[in-house]
Amino acid sequence: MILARPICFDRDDDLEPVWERLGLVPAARQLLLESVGRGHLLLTGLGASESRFLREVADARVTVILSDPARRPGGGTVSGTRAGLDGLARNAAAAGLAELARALDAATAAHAPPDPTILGGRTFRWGERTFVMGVVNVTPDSFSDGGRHLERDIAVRHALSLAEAGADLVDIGGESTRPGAGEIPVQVELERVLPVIEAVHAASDVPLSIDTRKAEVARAALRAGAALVNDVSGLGHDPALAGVVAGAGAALALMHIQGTPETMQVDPRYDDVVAEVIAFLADRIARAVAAGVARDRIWVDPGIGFGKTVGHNLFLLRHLAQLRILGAPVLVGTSRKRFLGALTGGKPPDERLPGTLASVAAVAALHGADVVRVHDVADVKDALAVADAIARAREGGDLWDPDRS
Ligand code: PMM
Repeated sequence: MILARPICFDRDDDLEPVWERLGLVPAARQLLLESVGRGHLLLTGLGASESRFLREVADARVTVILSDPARRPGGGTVSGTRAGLDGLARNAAAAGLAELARALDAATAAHAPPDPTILGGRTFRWGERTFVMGVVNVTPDSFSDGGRHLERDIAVRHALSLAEAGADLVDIGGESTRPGAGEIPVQVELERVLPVIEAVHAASDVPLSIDTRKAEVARAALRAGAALVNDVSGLGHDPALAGVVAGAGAALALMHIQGTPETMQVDPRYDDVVAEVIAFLADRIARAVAAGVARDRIWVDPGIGFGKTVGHNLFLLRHLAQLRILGAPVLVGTSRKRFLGALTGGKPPDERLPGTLASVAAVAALHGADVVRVHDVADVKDALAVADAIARAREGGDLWDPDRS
């Protein structure tokens, strides 16, 4: 698969205020946005015809570097102005290289927020802030003091408290997908999640998602009021799941996983973790769309901790914004995960809040995530109020006043 990933790409909302600060009129600013040097893209998966096409590019607005075909075939970088990169995509299309053209277009469009998602009557306008998905695990290991009914009541109360604390949606799951966890029967999963979804849906208008890999559980959960299916197998577990989502007109979060929860942490390996996660998610988006799921109702998630070393998780988070080439909202779950423990001297899950807040703030500040999946909603809302505000700060004094031009 041909990928063009933005390594550095100057954002319009970084550059334009600077030219506004200099007093340039809107038409001049627009011209500059097209014509000054903008981005460096990493190209991978090129075939012989794409490499030949790129070798012969003669356009002063772009610089092409191709990999050594004997050592690393199929790679390169393209640097250039916005107009130059757009022109390259058009020329590639005209030369019959549609896949390269699409990859270049996806890379230059990656800074634009995806279309809003409407979930359970609420509109998620991407790019305005980082949204929060609160986690409710209805599993015996998460609420230790036994008794189904007690578990259920605790889960309902917990979900409502997360909504109260400002969760934009609440994710309810009945099957643990922690490393080493095995599958549980559909009936057990249904008995855990359905009463909770029904009770929360009756008591609150917070949108609900169902964290499941199984079509049957998804179908019942959507009937009971859930609006999004969160599949940690990225459609790899149950072939019928996408059809269920499509039939209900629901939204679908597709997560990357290498292997299965039972074995995923045994020896995770990648040649290029970001490229492989993106290619996996692109394939799963295509499968979902083929099954009838609306393209603009699909979210993607790199699957932090799902078949990844600490180093893989960190590299994915640092380059999370590259997932934007998929043109879908990016969801990310770092909350209380093992890599945070590993980075903080072996802290157990209940001491990982500071690490969780740092990870959430980092992805928000790097414009990497649209939604964060977290256990500690109130604390994360505070961290995001600060990180999002810094990432969007515009008050640089009167000369930076956006209303002056
Ligand atoms: N992590 C867990 C469970 N479900 N879903 C998505 N989309 N992304 C995640 O990172 C994710 C998930 C495991 O975490 P938990 O056991 O603490 O809920």
